[in-house]
Parts: sequence; structure tokens; C-alpha cells
Amino acid sequence: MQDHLPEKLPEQLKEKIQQLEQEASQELSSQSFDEQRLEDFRIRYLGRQGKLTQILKDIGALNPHDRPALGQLANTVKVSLTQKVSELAGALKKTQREKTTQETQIDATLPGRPLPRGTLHPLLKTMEDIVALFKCYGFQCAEGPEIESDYYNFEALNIPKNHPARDMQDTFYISEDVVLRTHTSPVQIRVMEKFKPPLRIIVPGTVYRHDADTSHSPMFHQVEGLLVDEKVSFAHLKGILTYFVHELFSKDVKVRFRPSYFPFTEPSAELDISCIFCMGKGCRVCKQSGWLEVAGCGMVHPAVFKAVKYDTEKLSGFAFGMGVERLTMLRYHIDDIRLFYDNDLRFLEQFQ
Ligand code: 2U9
Repeated sequence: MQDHLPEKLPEQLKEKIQQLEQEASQELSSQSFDEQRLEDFRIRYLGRQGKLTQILKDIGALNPHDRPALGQLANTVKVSLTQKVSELAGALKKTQREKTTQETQIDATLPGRPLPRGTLHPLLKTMEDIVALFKCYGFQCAEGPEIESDYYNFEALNIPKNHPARDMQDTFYISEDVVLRTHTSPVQIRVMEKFKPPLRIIVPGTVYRHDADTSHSPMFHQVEGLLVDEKVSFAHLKGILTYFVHELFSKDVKVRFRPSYFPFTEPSAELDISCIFCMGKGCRVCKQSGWLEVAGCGMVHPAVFKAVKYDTEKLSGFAFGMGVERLTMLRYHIDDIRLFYDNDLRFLEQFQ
């Protein structure tokens, strides 16, 4: 009967099973397991090619007489090992779960982390402050396109064909008839075309001129204003702008209106304020003059009213314009216009 193994094998197999049990138990208790090592262990002993599976196969080849006792022994070891592996796997899973919970658990007793607060860009802050002041005097805010037709940017504003402002050197042309607006004044034209007087509008916006140095940028910002009604005089213009300067800077600041020229206003003036750095005594900022230029202004030119079909006999109005960069540089003592556009947080965070 060559099906069965020789007679001395049962004893050897029994020893082998006992040895295997000892070896496996020792390995289980002496090593630290992670999921992968435990799986390797399981495969090594209990897998299809595992040591214990091999022994079970050998038992199958024994004399039927020897099989039950050894079979039982091997099965007891198998059940015990399987149970130990599954217990260890459960324990590993539990530790992993606890670790994850600890890592993700929210400690509600911890003080909250402060969120970094954003701030308005200093230019936007100045624009909003100016607009807010004029709203107090009954002005309404208006806005319009940055890409404009030659008509709205120049023609309707009494800027003739040969005027230097139209020069390629000063204006960004998109095509022969289309420009990047050089001032926000086209918005006032559009508003006048749409609405009848009385009118009080304040117009903040971005404008473009071919210019760049420490005090000029090709893209900059303006706030312009327009008031149209019957019997509006230069005295009203002086009154409102003086009031505005006192609010934006201080009541101690003096104002003066110096004759000037703009194609869209007549008469025209520059608005100067006493130097806020030297109180009018003369310094580097005011170039020893004691005065700072802050805005241009004047009475709306009749040619502009004609362009929008307003009755020049009955109506009059005043207009003004100011550069937001210049005013902001004066307000916060900034000496280089490029700081506004660098987006350097060390600069911007100073305006909390
Ligand atoms: C209409 C009629 C008149 C707006 C005006 C100025 C004078 C002026 C400059 C200030 C500094 C531009 O940013 S700056 O370089 N502006 O001096 N602007 S009067 O006059 C208008 C506007 C619209 C319909």
C-alpha cells in the first residue's frame, strides 16, 4: 500500500505540529505586527501553500488509523492560530481607528484661530471716501466703459481734432475711432444724454494715458463730478470744493482757485490747497511754494451742453476732476506711485 506513508511518520508529524505551534506562538508574541506583516504571517502558516496546510496534506496521506488523532491535533492548532491572527487583526484595526479619530477630532475648547482680514486697497479707499463725501451733498455715483469711442472721449467734450490730448503720444488707441478712455468725463456725457437736469453725479473710475514715472502710471484713477441746474455759478463750485477739502484733509487747510485752461470748462481753474506737510511754509513736497495742486475744475463749456442738447440759455453747471493716486500719495505720505500696483502685502497691510 504505497498510498500511505511509512509507519514512523505519525510520530514525526506530531512533533512537527507541536514545533510549528511553538514557533508560531513565539513569533506572534515576540514581534510587533502591522497589517502587512500579519498578513504575511497568515499566508506563511495558514495560506494554501502554508506550513500548517502542508502538514494537513501530509496527514491526509497517512494510514487511516493514524489520521484522526493527528488530524485533530493539527486542526486544533489551525483553529487556535486562525483565532489569534483574527484577534490581532481586530486589535490593529482598532488602534488605527483610534489614531484617525485623534488626528481628526476637533478640540472645541481651543481658542479660535484669527482669520486674516483683508483691507481695501488705499486707492479704492480714497475713491470710496471721496464718493461718500459727495453723496452727502446729494451727488449720485455713475460709472461707464473704459473702452470708449473717439466721440465720447474727445468730440463731445469739445476736444478738437488737432488737440494734443488726442496725440498718439498721450492716448492709447485701439483703432482709429476707439480709445482707452483718458478721463472719466465720457460717463458724464452718457448720463446727460440719458437724463434731464437737474443733475449731480460723481464718477470714479480707471483711466489710461501714455505716461510713466514715479508720479505717473499709464493706468490710473480719477474721480470727476458734475452738477447741472439753473443758475449754477462759480461760487457754488468754490463752496462745494472748499467743503470737500476741509472734510477730506482738515478744516485748517486753506484753498485757492488758480486760473487754468481745459477744453470742456470755461472759465477753468486749478484747485490748490495749502501744503499739508509744511502748513504752507514751503518744503520739498510743495517745491517751496507752500501750495499743492489737488484738482481741476470749471464751469461746463457751452459746446459740451450743445453736444448733449441741453439748453445753454437756461442751464449752467460746474465740473471738477481729481487724480486718486495723487490724493492718496498726499494723504498717506507715499512718494512712489508704483507702490500702488506692486501688490506687496508689506505695503498694503499698512492700510488696515
Ligand atoms: C463734462 C464736463 C466737464 C471735468 C474736469 C478737470 C477739470 C481736471 C484732472 C485732474 C487731475 C485730470 O486726473 S487728472 O490728471 N482733471 O483738471 N476735470 S474739469 O470736467 C468735465 C467733465 C465732464 C461733461
